Amino acid sequence: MDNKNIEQTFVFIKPDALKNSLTGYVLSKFSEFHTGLHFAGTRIVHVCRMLAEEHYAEHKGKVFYEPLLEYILGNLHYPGDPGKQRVIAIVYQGPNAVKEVRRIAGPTNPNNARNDSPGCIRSMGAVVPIIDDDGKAIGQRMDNLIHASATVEEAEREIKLWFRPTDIPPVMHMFPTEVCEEYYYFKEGKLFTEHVPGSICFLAPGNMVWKSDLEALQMLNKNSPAPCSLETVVAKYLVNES
Ligand code: IDP
Ligand code: MG
Repeated sequence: MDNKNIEQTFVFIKPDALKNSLTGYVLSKFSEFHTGLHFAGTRIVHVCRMLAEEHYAEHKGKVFYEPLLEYILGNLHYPGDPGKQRVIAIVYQGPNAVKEVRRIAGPTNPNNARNDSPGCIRSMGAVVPIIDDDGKAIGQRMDNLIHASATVEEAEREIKLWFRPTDIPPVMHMFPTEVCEEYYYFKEGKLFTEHVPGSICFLAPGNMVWKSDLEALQMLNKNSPAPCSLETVVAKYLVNES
C-alpha cells in the first residue's frame, strides 16, 4: 500500500447543515469512494462556549466573532432547543486529507463558493447580514455548513482540541499519547492538582492523554509559559459532560 502523505484532518458539520438535513450529503461528498479518506473519529458535540472560543480564537474581536459563536453554539438555528444544539465532529484520515477536504468544502464565503467552485459543499451555504440593536447592518455572517482545517498544523491543533485520544482507535493515532500519572482539576479558569470544592476532575492517573497536552499541563502547573491555553487542554474533556 502507498502510505505517502497520509494525514488527518478535522471537519465539523455545523448547525445550518444539520437543520437543513444536509448531513448525508456532506458525508457522501467525503466518502471513501470519492476521496480515499476514511473515518478515524466522530463525536456528537453539544458545543460549549469554552470550546467555541478556543476553536475560533483567531477571530476574537472581529465584528462577526460573537455571531459566529452563537451560530456554532446552535443558538441561531435551534433557539431555545438545547436538545438539538450540536455539531458532528469528524476526523478524516488518508492521502492529502487536509487539501482534499478543503477542495470539496470550497471557499469560506458561500457567494464566492457558488461563483468560483460550483458543486462544492459551501456553495449551498448562505451569507446572512449581522444587524445591530438599531436595525443597521454592521457585517455579515457566513453560514457555510462545515468547518474544515486549512493546514496540517491547524488540523493537529483542532483534532487535539476536540478529541481525546480514546475517541480515536489507537491504530489510527497520528499524534503521540501518554498515560497520565496525576490528577488534574479545573475550576474557574484555574488548574489544580488536588481537589478543591467545586472543581471538576478532567484527568486522573491511568487516563490516556495527548503527550503535548500533558506537557502543556506540566508547564501551566509551574506557571511557566505553555504552548497553549489551559482551556485548549480542558475543553475536550468537558465535552458533553453537563
Ligand atoms: P474557514 O472556515 O474557511 O477556514 P476562517 O477564516 O478560518 O475560514 O473562518 C472561520 C469561520 O468564521 C468561517 O467558516 C466563517 O463561518 C466565519 N468567517 C470567516 N471570515 C468571515 C468574515 O469575514 N465574515 C463573516 N464570517 C466569517
Ligand atoms: Mg479556518
